[in-house]
Formats: sequence, C-alpha cells, structure tokens
Amino acid sequence: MVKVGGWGLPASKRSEPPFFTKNQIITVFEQIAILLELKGANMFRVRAYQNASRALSQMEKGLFQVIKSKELTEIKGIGKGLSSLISEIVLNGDWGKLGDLYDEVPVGLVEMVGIPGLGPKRARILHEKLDVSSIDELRSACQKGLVANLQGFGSKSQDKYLEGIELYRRNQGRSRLDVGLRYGMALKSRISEIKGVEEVELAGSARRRKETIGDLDLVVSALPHNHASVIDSILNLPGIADVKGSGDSKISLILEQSVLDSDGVHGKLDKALDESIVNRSEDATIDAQIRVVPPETFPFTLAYFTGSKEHNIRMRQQAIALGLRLNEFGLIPENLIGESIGADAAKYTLVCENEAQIYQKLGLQWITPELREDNGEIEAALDNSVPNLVSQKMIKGALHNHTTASDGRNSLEEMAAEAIGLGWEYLGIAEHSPALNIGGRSIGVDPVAVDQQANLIHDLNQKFQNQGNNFRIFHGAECDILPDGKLDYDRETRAKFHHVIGSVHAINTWKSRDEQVNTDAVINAIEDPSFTILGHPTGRVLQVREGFPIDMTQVIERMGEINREGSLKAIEINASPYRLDLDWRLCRSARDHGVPIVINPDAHSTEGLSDISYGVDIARKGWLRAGDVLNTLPANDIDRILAQ
Ligand code: DGT
Ligand code: CA
Ligand code: ZN
Repeated sequence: MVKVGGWGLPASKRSEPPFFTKNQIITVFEQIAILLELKGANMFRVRAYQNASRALSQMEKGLFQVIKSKELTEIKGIGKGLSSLISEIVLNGDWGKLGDLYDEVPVGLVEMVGIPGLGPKRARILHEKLDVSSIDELRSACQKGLVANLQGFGSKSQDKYLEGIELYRRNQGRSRLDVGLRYGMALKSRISEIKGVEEVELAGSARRRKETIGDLDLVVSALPHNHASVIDSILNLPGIADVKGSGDSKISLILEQSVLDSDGVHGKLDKALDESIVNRSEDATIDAQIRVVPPETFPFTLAYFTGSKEHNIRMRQQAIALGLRLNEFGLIPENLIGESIGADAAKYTLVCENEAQIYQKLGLQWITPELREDNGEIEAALDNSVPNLVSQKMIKGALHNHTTASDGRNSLEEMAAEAIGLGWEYLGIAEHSPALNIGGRSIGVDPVAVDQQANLIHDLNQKFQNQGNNFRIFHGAECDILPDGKLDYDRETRAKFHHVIGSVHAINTWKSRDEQVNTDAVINAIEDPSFTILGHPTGRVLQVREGFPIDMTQVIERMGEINREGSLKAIEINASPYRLDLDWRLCRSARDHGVPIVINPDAHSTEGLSDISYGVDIARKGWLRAGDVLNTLPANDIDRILAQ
C-alpha cells in the first residue's frame, strides 16, 4: 500500500450506506488519475477519473440522494462505468479494483509528484528513461546532470526540480495557514459540541498564525469525571483518518478532508482557489494533538501549547526570577513544590482563571498569541507597551483586486457588491498591465480598455453617490515592473489611475539574476512618480516557489526616504494565503522606516475578498497597529492621499 500522506483508499467507519462520502471519492479519483498517468495508462481513462472527480466536486446535491434517485448517470462528466463504480462505493463500500493501483505504483514515484513543478507525465518519463523511482534518486540524477541531457527536459527543468525538491523537503508535512485553520476550526467546532466539554481552543502555530502549520494543537477543558467520555467522543468524530495514539489526557490523530464536509457548519473547503497554482496540501492530511485537562489547568496548558517554544522559555525565566515554576500544569511556588512533579505538582499552583492572569502574575501585560515569537514582546509586556494591533473590523477597504477585465472571475459590480457586504467604504481595482503573459497570451488591460473601465467606474461611483451609498471604487492598476526597472504602460496612461501597484511577474528572469540588480530595478520603479504601492514584494508562492532574490532592507530604507520627502510609497501585504508577502518578519522594519502598509486580498473572485483576514493576521504578527495600515483610513482620506 502506498504510504504517502493522505494516499490510499480510506476505510469506512459506517455499518450501513452511505459507506463513503463525496469528498472521499473525489480525493481517491484525483489520486487514481495520477496513478494511472504514472503507469502510462490511456489518457481517456485518466480523464475519465479527472472529469468524474470535478463533476462530483461541482455537484450541489448530496451524493447519496442522487444515487438513490438514480440520477447519477445524468450528471455531465461522469461516464457509465464510473457512475456504477461510484454507486458500488457508496452503497456497498466496494472500491472494485482501485486498491490494486495503489500497490502497482512505486511509493517514491507518487512522492515525486509532490515536488512543485513536476507532474505525473514527466515523472513517468524520468522513471522510464533514467530509472528514477524516488525523490532522492531524482536529486542525484539532477546533480549528475542526467536530467539536463534528457530530450525535452534541459537544464532549466533540472534546476527547477532541484529547487522543488529542496522546497518539498522543507515543507514536508506542513500546510498553508488557510488550510491549517480550516481543519483546526472545524475540529474545534466539532469538539465544542461534545457533551462535557467546557472549553476548547486551538493552540500551537495555528493560534500564532504562522504562514504554514506543521500540526494542529488543541486544548480541551472538561471535568475529570467526564474525561473518558470526552476522549471517546473525540475518537468517534468524523474526519479521522487514523489514531496515532490515545491516553488519559492526550490524543494524537490524523485528520482528513471529511472533517470539513457535511453541512458546511464545520468549515467548507474552497475548491475554487487559483487553479493555476499546484495545490496539493488540500488533499493531504494534517496531524492534530489534543490535550484534555481539568478546567483549572486549562489556561496553563493552553499557554504552554500555544508556544512558541522560544516565547515559553522566556516566560519560564520570568517565572524563575519570581521564585515560581511555570509549566503546562500550573504556576507553582518553588518552596511548595517539594518532590512532586508534573500534574501532581499542579495542586500547589497559583490560581489563574485565564491566560491574562498568568501573564499578570509574572508582571507582564497579556500578549496576543500572534506576537509570541520572542521578538521583543516580553520586553514590551514588561514595559506596558505591547502594541494595540490592527484588527479586521478596522479595515475600511482594499486597493488590489481583479475583475473579468483581466484575470478575475467576477464583474466590477459583483466585486463592489461583495465589498459593500463586508462593510467596506471602498474597493480598489488594479488589473494587470499588458506585459503580463500567461501561457503566451497577455491577460493585461490595454490602454483603450483602461479608458472603458475608467468610465464604468465613474458611472458606478455616480450611482452609489445618487443612492446615498457611502461607497466608491478606486481605479488603479497592477502595473508590471519590467526587468529593467521601468513600469509597464506609458506615463500618460499611468497618470490616469488613482493608484499604481508595481509588481514583478516575470519571475524566472528575476530569479536568474543577481540580488543587487533586482534590488536596483525595483527601487528604480518605486522612484517613478506614478508608483504608489509595491505589490507582493518577493513573488513567493508558499510551498510552490521561493521569491526572487532582493534586498528588502534597501528597498524599505529608500521607500522611507521618499515618504519623508512627502510622496506616498506603500508596501502591500498580499493577503492571499498562497503569498502572505510582505513577510511578517519584515513588517516592523517597514513601520519603523515610516513606510505605510496596505493589506490587499488580491482577490480574483468575490470569495477572494475575504482572504483579507489572513493579511490582517500577518500584519498583527508583524506588530502593525491601525495607524501603520493605510487601508484602515476612510475613503475620503484615501482619496486625498492618492490624489497627491
Ligand atoms: P508547528 O506545529 O511546527 O507548526 O509549530 P508549533 O509551534 O505548533 O510547535 P509544536 O506543535 O511542536 O508544539 C506546540 C507548542 O508546544 C510549541 O509552540 C511550544 C510548546 N512546546 C512543544 N515542545 C516544547 C518544548 O520542548 N519546550 C517548550 N518550552 N515548549 C514546547
Ligand atoms: Ca503544532
Ligand atoms: Zn500580481
């Protein structure tokens, strides 16, 4: 059996139909398509599984219902053969011969498909021509130059695979923040419904809002006489692929996608994410460690497992200096503790009803989880100067979003309506400029279309005004920063926009160049008078590719200078969970240099606008206050500032 995270046929946990859920079948069919491609099967067979899996994910009705009413064969994309297989799976729990396929393909080959930029077709060729059957063998073939010499591959592919392997190894077993949070929130919500549970919180890196999550940590409070039944109920929740371990107070689980499905109450998976970006972590599993503790221990256990480890070490030192011992069980005076250890010592603990009281007893202001990275938060808390961080309700709009005029999926009106629904005062549209090519085709907006969009925006704004609606659209552009540091469009066209977001997109060119050359080019673009906001500054895509080399310190310093001279030059936190770029580690430096930050969802659809929440998380993690974030300003102020 293939043992790659989340690969293989699931086992049914039910004794009557439906034996498997729609999502389980979707996942298996996606995997089967990949296995068939790796085996070199007929492309029609591969497509049949791909199409069926897509049809299932777009189907709105419940699968069991559709099967019972014999409507499955009427669904477009599901052929006759697969429709009867699906019925077998759901009604009898029988996957037919699909299990064999998992045994026929070498595990290493499946793992290779997890490398960003390497699909099943090419993995098969590498296997056949170079006898490569694992990631390690592929790496050594690349290092020997064998891949570069292979027909149809070349040294570019070889370099790409080497970088992809590096990235894969580093990210192995980690999930993007949005994926981790969805699973985590779903599990939290399911646990909160269990009888006997007093309280449940997400801890660990998810609570600290790291850009990627290794495993989930949850802390559950329950009265001791309920522990056994609570643990039993948790083990019987849907969405558990495997139980790695379970004791009196600790459970270690592997969660699969079905923790999310059912009614949407427990969190839905957004399958409509940008399909141009390979996204494997959605199909993968995620581990969860759950601790069940009595209510009086809960705040200590929560604080401990929230981490970070570095923050905990500082907290413990703080305690020691006061003659106290801090651990996951309590805050215990050294002179009382004697020989007792662990949970036993907890009976001597000082009473803390919540986390804030733990911090208070250590002479500290409470520190919000996002800041707990030992980046100066302890010093700030000692000094009563923990910053008052920006929050989502302070956001009044966003400036970087796309519509169908470039590569977005929704119209201007639809995007505006969604923004109004979010309570925003404005929406900035910033379509791509003509230089941006995807698959040899420009997806940018030419100067004529720019004027058309300007008129459309003018009319819509007029309409909002006539309706007494305090909402407006700002007409910007996401203008390519060309490799030579010039901006796309001519000066006259650029002058028409409310704001110009300069972004690097020709990433391969920039990646192959020297850091200083890139830094100079970006600074050159920023110095252009029309330039207002630096979009996704490094071009990274989390778990897919690193950004291009650039010295952000120089960029931030130069932007600070220009701001002091009176021209607005802001940096975006691109809030798409694929990017989260500017990195949170650099936010405070931008702030300290007087460079405003704009949190932008870079939405390509109405749903995309709500990605703003991840950007706010990252801004908070980067110590930013409302005053550091441009789009906490009301529309009139933004209008005035952009007009300068
Ligand atoms: P992850 O899962 O890799 O994304 O990162 P975390 O931060 O969730 O780390 P994890 O899951 O290993 O442990 C959760 C928290 O438990 C961690 O942030 C701090 C605490 N913790 C774990 N091991 C230790 C340790 O050896 N010492 C201390 N002081 N704290 C620890
Ligand atoms: Ca964790
Ligand atoms: Zn962009």
